[in-house]
Amino acid sequence: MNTIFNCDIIELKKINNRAGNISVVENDLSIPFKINRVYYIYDVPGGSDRGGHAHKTLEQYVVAVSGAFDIIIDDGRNKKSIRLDRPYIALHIKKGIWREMRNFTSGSVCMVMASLPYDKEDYIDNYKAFKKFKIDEKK
Ligand code: T46
Repeated sequence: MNTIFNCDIIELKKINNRAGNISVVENDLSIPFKINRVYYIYDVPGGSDRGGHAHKTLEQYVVAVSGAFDIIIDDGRNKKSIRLDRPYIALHIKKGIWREMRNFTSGSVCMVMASLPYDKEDYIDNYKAFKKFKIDEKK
């Protein structure tokens, strides 16, 4: 069963260059699953919150490729807030973890590399249902 303590933060490969840096993510090398979908969130109005759900099977890495924001991860017992503010730092959010995103800086871009295609059925968007999911997971 996943907890917030096995949602690791990794440092992506960074190629430094005077003309600008490059960070790289490669299937099977940098991350432990095959990327099936990449999406990014941008033009987030000040004061907006996003997330507010968990996924039954999806896992993903989240990167602040520009600007910064907070991600609150919650496993039903413990929660913590992580500030993502570097384009070479990625947070692994495993399946069965509730997430909320807040405090986006102006112009920030959140890029997500996901293990699966979009599937509405994979969402748990009610916190009470999430708590039940975590109890059932233990059985
Ligand atoms: C997560 C955070 C970081 C699609 O049609 N395809 C997609 O791939 C995605 C991600 C979304 N959508 C549609 C579904 C909704 O009508 O876009 C709308 C907003 O999606 P969602 O509520 O999932 O957006 P966020 O920003 O609250 O959450 C997303 C991810 O779902 C979530 O896993 O960790 O970004």
